[in-house]
Amino acid sequence: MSRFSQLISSSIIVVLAAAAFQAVAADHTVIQANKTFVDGSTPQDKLDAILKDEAVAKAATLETLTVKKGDTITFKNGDTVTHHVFTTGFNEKQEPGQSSKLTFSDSGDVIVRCAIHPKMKLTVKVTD
Ligand SMILES: [Cu+2]
Repeated sequence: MSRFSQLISSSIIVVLAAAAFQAVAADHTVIQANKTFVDGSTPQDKLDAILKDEAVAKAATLETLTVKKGDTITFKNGDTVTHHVFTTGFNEKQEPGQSSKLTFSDSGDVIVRCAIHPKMKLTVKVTD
């Protein structure tokens, strides 16, 4: 293989690797518990405490979540009551146990709320 074709091959590999890296989008989970949004990685024992105690729920409330453009958030109703999660272009009434996915295609701040519980508000910061 000539030096020139070696250079071309390695350039192609770099470009392909960069494209593959960009295509990797993360999946996040946000759980509704005791009429608040909480981090989806919250362990079950803490979720159980949140579900039982409004003060614990308030302390655990997720107000801001930073994601990258192209990432997806799964909103899961882990509560005992119905929630209705919405933002521009997304409108999902969820019974307990149901979940819905939302992919963030544009950078900027996105406010997610619940139509039933006005205090539920999550700001999703979508970065490039
Ligand atoms: Cu709600």
